[in-house]
Amino acid sequence: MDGCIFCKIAEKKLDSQIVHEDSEVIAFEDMNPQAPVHILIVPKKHIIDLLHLSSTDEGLIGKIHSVAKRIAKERKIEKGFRIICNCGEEAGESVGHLHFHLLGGRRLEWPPG
Ligand code: DGP
Repeated sequence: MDGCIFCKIAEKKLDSQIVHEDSEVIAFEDMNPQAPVHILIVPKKHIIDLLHLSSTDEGLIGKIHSVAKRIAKERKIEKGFRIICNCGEEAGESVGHLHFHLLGGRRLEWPPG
């Protein structure tokens, strides 16, 4: 979608450090990392957030978690990692393109702030 940062990254119109790519999903380093490992896993299709997910796109959510699992193993953070999807402004969503944060490499507190 025009003007969407993550669409631009998926279309390679904006630079990013890509760690995984397939026909449906792209994963890249977060530009403002909150942990030693902080990767964003994003469907290439422009879906605003979970509230806008249609039943036909449900499979993407499973695929994104499989990608997260693979990256967690590659980065050796099996001891503890977290997958976060901020949905809505009050939850801290700042980019309106569905994305999942994969965080790890340090002790993660609970509950998150
Ligand atoms: P959220 O707050 O859940 O919407 O997370 C958005 C994340 O996206 C935030 O951690 C910073 C990251 N981010 C925003 N713009 C860019 C960008 O242009 N490149 C990269 N690599 N990350 C970005």
